Amino acid sequence: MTIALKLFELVDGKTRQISFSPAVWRAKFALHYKNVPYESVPLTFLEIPTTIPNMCKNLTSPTVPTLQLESGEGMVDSFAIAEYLEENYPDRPSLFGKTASEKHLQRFFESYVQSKLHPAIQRMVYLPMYGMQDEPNALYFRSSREKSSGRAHDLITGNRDDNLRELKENLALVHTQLLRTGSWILGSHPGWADFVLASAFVWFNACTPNDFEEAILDAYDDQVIRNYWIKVQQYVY
Ligand SMILES: N[C@@H](CCC(=O)N[C@@H](CS)C(=O)NCC(=O)O)C(=O)O
Repeated sequence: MTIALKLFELVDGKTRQISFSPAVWRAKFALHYKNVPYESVPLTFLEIPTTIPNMCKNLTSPTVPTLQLESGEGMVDSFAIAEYLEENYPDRPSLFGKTASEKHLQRFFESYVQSKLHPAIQRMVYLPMYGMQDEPNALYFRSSREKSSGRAHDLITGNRDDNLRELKENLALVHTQLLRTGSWILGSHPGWADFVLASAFVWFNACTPNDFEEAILDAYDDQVIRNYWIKVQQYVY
């Protein structure tokens, strides 16, 4: 079987084996859920700007995930990739549901995860992510994150207890929803909202598994989030 789609992913500079980007994982979950075959192309941070512009015209800021279509053209952005898959594989399980309102609500949940969970995770994974890079990628990662956060290297991580508290507080609504459905965020089946949440978890776990365990899996005194994480694993490969 020839595989027509290529997914450009982000990997660590040291082993080139660890795919940790939450944005890339959204695209991977979408492909896996729809059972769409693809070839994975691993890139380090520094390879993104030298590779992605070759397949995308008029791109100002190259990022991954980028999905290269059969035509050779590159499609940037996890949400655009999910929409493309939804449109081109209508016979496969749906990411966004049947109505526009289901899609809008899932995007609202995406904004929640991004604004309420990502910041503390980002601070907690900063040093491990830095340690996962080879020297040139570590230098790039450090200077780009110092610039975007406005903080010096040693201060980006912030206070551990504050990070844990923030995550626990902001996970409360997620925990309640999982308790309510007894299954996925969406209910009996997963969708975009679940894959956005699961991608944040995969990112955290790939960079610092012990912190992930403490901050997410053990945040609440029951098995709700842990059982969710176990269910997510069927799409993690
Ligand atoms: N909105 C984009 C965000 C993509 C994005 O920011 N990707 C990051 C990896 S998580 C990236 O390519 N960063 C390049 C860099 O930091 O130099 C999406 O969801 O695809």
